[in-house]
Amino acid sequence: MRALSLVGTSIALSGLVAALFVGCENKHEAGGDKPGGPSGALGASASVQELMKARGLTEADVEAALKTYTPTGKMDEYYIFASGGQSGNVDVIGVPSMRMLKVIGVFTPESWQGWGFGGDSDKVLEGGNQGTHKIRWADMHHPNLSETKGDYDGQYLFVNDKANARVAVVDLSDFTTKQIVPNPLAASDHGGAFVTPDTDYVIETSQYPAPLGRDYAPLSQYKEKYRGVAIFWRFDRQKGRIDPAKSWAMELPPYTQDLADAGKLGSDGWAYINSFNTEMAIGGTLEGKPPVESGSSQNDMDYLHVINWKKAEALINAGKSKTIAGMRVLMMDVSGPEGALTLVGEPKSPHGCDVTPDGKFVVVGGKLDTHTTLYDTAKMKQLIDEKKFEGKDDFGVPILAFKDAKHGQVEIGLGPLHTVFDDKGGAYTSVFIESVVAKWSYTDLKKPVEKLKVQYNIGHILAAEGDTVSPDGKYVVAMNKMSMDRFLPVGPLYPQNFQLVDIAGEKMRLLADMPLPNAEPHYSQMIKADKIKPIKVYKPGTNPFLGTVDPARAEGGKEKIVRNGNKVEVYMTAIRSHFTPDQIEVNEGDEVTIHLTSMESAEDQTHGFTIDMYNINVSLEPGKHENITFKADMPGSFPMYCTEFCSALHLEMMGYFLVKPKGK
Ligand code: K7E
Ligand code: CUA
Repeated sequence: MRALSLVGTSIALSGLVAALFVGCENKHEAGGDKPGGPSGALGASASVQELMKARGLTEADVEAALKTYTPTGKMDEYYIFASGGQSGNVDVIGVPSMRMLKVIGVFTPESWQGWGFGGDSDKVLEGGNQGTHKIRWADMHHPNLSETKGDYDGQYLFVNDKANARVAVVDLSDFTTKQIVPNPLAASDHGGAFVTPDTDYVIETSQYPAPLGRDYAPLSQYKEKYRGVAIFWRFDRQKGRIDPAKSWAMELPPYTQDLADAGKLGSDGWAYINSFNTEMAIGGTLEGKPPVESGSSQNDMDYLHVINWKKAEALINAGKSKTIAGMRVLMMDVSGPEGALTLVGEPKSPHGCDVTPDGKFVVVGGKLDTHTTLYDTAKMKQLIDEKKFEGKDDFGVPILAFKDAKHGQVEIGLGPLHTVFDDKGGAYTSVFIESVVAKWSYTDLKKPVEKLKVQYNIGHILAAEGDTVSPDGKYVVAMNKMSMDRFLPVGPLYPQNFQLVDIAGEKMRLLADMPLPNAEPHYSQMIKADKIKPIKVYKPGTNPFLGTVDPARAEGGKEKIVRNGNKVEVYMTAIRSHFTPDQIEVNEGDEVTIHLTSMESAEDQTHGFTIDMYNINVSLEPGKHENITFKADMPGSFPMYCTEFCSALHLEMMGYFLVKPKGK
């Protein structure tokens, strides 16, 4: 049995294991170069072997455990910011422990944080309404950290909502969503929320074409009226908000634009978007026409969109735009001839669009092609400057010759999708159909040097700082769509599976599985933990959504109830373990605002506040201020209480909210 040969075959490992059991002082002698050395080590090894036997663990298992086990009180090395998929929220995970640290409420109400239950966060969610619809979920795909000079700076996180075409801004100083911006032009997005190297812009590109501004047009006018679009959302770092007034867009052909990435270093100023369905198939299955699935898989080549966004920005500033739904849009009849938008062929139904850390190449995967294709960013720029095109598409957009723009291709396997990078020229591509991570080199373009099986059907892949100008080369996470035989059964909807892979050594080593039970994450990013410096408590009276002390904050000793006709304003404080005031009586139909301030200043001393039956729940972290406005439309006697077990007398932290019925 492999496990029993531990000491003999893996001296270094037995040394590590023994050290764990006999304490640090024996670390060096424990395994050393003489297996079975000191008695303490031998005894420990024997018990470790028994443990391994009892739990059916191999040496590789034990090594993986030692690489990921994070004892109590020890911190992780990295944060993962993962898309929460259909949950609409962000999952924050520690690496290498793969412990879940936080769920950040973004597009979907999240009750622990009181996100969307009556407080000021409601206004942020309201900002994301589309048309007449109050949208309270999202299909989140791509979280992206803010960058400075192409490196993560740990300040902000941007995420997109594919289903409702929205982008949100999360401030990492308090891990709170500050803004949701609805895309006024498209109905769905996908290539987002990618940032330019200094986070001047957050890029959001559409997925399924539709008339810009979401007008109605019959599908028979698909080619004339339906369009793709790329929005360049201007980010104001000082304010920590996107400035829609300074943002602009580019009209794109009605191909289905997919993933996008911004150029960096030498290719700064450029953006790349892949696309599929250049056939412009629209389905019609009921009439016996082929579904989009097959209609869109006819052409051997689709188009990579090559965007000179600095040029586009200059054209916009020169007034060469058309305003649609309140947004300045650079139309194709300008962007094409001016060299701001160019196309180049890309093999069969691509997915994934990743710029290498040196900014020299764009790597595109192919769902129906076995290669990754690398495009030379400098060559493409030169060809565009020299106007060396092989033709134009139906919309007048110039096309570069594939053979001129291409740097090379690498045979990867069945269904290569996304690619991330290490610090030594290594590239790691997720291969969906084959269920492997393929490691290859983007400097020598040879076939993969290694393939690691993952369980199963890997979609995105992420690496430690893996899409910056300086990846760390430490960990990769396979984000698997399926997990058939990995976890205890939980009914027909299975968890997704994150698999942590060690890439620091010669060979890739699978270290751990983590079930994701709350939805399907698409993309994630991993950042060094020491780059994230969140506050511990709020400055007293801070409204996190204003980012300043709230003018309506309540202060100890100055709490009050102010009536003005049918308007009632309550200035209330919370401190262990009472609210002041703790009795509020209003008349049915009154409009009530509770200005509620936590008077706590100690770390991790959080209160909550709910009024029973009123769908109100806010979280009051130390120093935080919330404004809760609602109509007292239901008469009765309602307890209000603190929803966080904050002290020994937490249960006593309560009061009454009384609504006197009309006419009484
Ligand atoms: Cu799921 Cu990036 Cu939306 Cu690929 S995408 S897997
Ligand atoms: Cu405050 Cu419980």
